[in-house]
Amino acid sequence: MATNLKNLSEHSNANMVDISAAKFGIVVSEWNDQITEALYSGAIQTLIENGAKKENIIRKQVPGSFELILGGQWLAQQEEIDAVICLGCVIQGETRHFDFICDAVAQGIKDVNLKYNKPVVFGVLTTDDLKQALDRAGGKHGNKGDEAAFTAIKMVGF
Ligand code: DLZ
Repeated sequence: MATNLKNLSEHSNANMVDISAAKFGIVVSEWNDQITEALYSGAIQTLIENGAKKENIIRKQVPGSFELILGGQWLAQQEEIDAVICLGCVIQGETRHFDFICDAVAQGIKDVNLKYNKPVVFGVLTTDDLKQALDRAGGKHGNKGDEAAFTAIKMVGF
């Protein structure tokens, strides 16, 4: 898995499952949209490169990462969707908002996984600053949107 030196974006397509009939939902947070759009590009590219059909991928927007929980749930409850990817970026500010949002989103997305018994991937960057986020959204630490998509693919093939 990802570390400072290694990331899933570098993994090959080997051993991936047949996802040509799989349906994916992607929820994208509008907060820090420069980052979340880059995560989305990485995720969609990875899904398509690994065999997903464009028409089998549904994209939805939510205002901020906090809303990824409910947005993710609305997609997860659709029976035909095999996996959901939640993409967001929470950047540490001067308030405690960061901790509250990160904790809530992580717990909330975990709960949706278990409630709907299907993969709901936590593709949320939680960084100290914008630079760290850029480094993980197509920069020197890869693209965590790719990683989220690989995770969804692997879980679909579980
Ligand atoms: C309020 C807020 C703050 C301060 N920071 C972020 C952030 O860095 N990333 C993010 O995705 N969302 C942030 N939000 C918005 C919350 O996620 C949420 O949309 C609002 O609190 C309304 O519920």
